[in-house]
Amino acid sequence: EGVGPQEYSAIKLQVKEWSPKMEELVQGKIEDDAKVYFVPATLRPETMYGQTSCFVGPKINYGLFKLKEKEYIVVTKRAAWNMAFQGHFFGDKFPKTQDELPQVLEAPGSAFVGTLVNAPLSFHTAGIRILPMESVSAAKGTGVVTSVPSDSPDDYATLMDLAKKAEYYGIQKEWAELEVFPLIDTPTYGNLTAPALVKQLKINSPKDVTQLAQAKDLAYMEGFYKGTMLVGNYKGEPVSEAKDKVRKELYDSGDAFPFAD
Ligand code: A2H
Repeated sequence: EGVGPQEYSAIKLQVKEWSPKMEELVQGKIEDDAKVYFVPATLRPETMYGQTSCFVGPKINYGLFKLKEKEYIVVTKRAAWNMAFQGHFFGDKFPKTQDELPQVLEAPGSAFVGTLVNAPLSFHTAGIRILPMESVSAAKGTGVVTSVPSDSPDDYATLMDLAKKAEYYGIQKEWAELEVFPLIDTPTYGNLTAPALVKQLKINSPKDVTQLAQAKDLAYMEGFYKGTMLVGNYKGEPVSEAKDKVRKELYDSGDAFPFAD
């Protein structure tokens, strides 16, 4: 809050391999050579190097929306409606109601879990998995959250929980245990801010919401005002300067677009 512009960057994570459930559902609904993207909204584009997974709310409903010829996105209907107003759909007729959005199918987040996606800038070039996160809000952003455990305490706490209870969540443990690379150095928390704060505030699970809210504020402020980039094209630069440059790079390459909520 009050930290730089609150413009979300909508990142395009291309589907490489559907979960078995989705493989079945998309059958015959989209072209075989169509591109489909999960579109998380982030306030920290400079951390995209560290994406290790992408979260959906397991009980939230998502739509597969046709953005243009042979291109689809997975977001909440609420987000697709916002995007329509922001000029991101290129249909011949503008939707007058949410029912007129070009939705080809609808499914709960749980159906997408296990899907493999390609995350722009991520060091995990073999792809990252769609995983469940209970605390995702359907009323914010796109309902999709990309996971950066090095710098987001929420993401780190959720991944620890997923790895601990992999069977319960119906996921493979390895999906939640991708390597966490240092991205940003900070004077107070070192180069893995989120893990350091989770330890310091004795956060044991994603249910420790009070400490997580505090950790999130501390991580955000420290990263933005005192952080230095350790990776990428702006290595050595302060986060406050690198942020806009990485965001512009992502927009220019077509891997992301601005999104206002
Ligand atoms: B941030 P604000 Cl590294 N439900 O991206 C829950 N959380 C959501 C969401 C939703 N529907 N949509 C977006 N978010 C998350 C990166 C990141 C983020 C880092 C550190 C902090 C951080 C990687 N996850 O956010 O409440 C997204 O996670 C802490 C502020 O709209 C998004 O940025 O201000 C951020 O919350 C947007 O939060």
